[in-house]
Amino acid sequence: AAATAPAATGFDFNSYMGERAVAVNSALDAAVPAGEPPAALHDAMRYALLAGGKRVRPALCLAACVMVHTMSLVHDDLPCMDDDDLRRGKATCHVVYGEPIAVLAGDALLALAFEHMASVDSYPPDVDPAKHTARVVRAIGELARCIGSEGLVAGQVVDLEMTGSTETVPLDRLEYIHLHKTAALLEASVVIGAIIGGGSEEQIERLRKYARSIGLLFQVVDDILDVTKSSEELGKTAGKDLASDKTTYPKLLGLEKSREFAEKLLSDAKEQLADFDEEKAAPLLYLANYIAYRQN
Ligand code: GRG
Repeated sequence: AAATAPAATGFDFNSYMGERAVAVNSALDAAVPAGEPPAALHDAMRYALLAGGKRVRPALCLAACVMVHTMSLVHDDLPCMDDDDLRRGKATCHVVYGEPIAVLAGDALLALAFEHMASVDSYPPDVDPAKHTARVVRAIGELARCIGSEGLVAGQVVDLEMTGSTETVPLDRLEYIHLHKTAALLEASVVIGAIIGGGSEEQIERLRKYARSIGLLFQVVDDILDVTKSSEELGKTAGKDLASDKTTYPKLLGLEKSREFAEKLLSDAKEQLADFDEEKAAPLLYLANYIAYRQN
């Protein structure tokens, strides 16, 4: 696949992702104490956090965003939301620990993400502490905005409003949901990385656009895979999402136009990387390809 093809930079995407996954997993392991009281709460937090996953977002940025992503999944799976019993091939947090602990584990992960970002332990030795503090404060505000009523939560509310409705969700509403539910946290990951790394305003905004494009791309590809995978599996011409109630891009645009839209989002994302140093931008380029060409 294009995501793993060798490039002129010699960048080894699989090793990069593997190393990031190991580093992120060990940081998460250390961040939540095992067995400390209240044991059920900490066990539930660790269970949700350390279950695996592709770790695309952490590779994009930092442990704080993993915690927010994980807590959003824990809350998304609750009976009052999507009501899912399985996540990453395992029983969901509320199935194992009960609803009250799962709600609280999600809340605690959200709080821990901010605590982590504000922690003095994470100060880099090679940056003026005052400068770093200002960047951290800005990054904390960025993360909060991407989560709250302009971000994840807004996307979830509009998604819930659409759930159960017999009407087809219009394209602009579908895009609103995905830009908020899915792209917002990718935006936070990338933009926070740019802020903490000392990017210029122009670089930060370019990377914000890149992240919004790959966020939407993630969802368009998800919808396409839902159709193509299930038609392969069932040996049918139409996949499950063309038949289900859920509004998807293939349903609104058709498969061909959805693929064209995905291509356009991928090229929009890559365009935003054009002015960056090729070697430094390689991980972001490969992550965009990975999202575009993934098979699951
Ligand atoms: C933030 C307070 C607060 C509440 C959360 C429930 C909710 C509000 C928002 C839902 C957000 C949500 C679950 C969006 C879906 C994002 C998505 C595409 C998840 C799947 O990501 P993958 O495939 O998962 O990268 P892995 O398992 O690989 O990490």
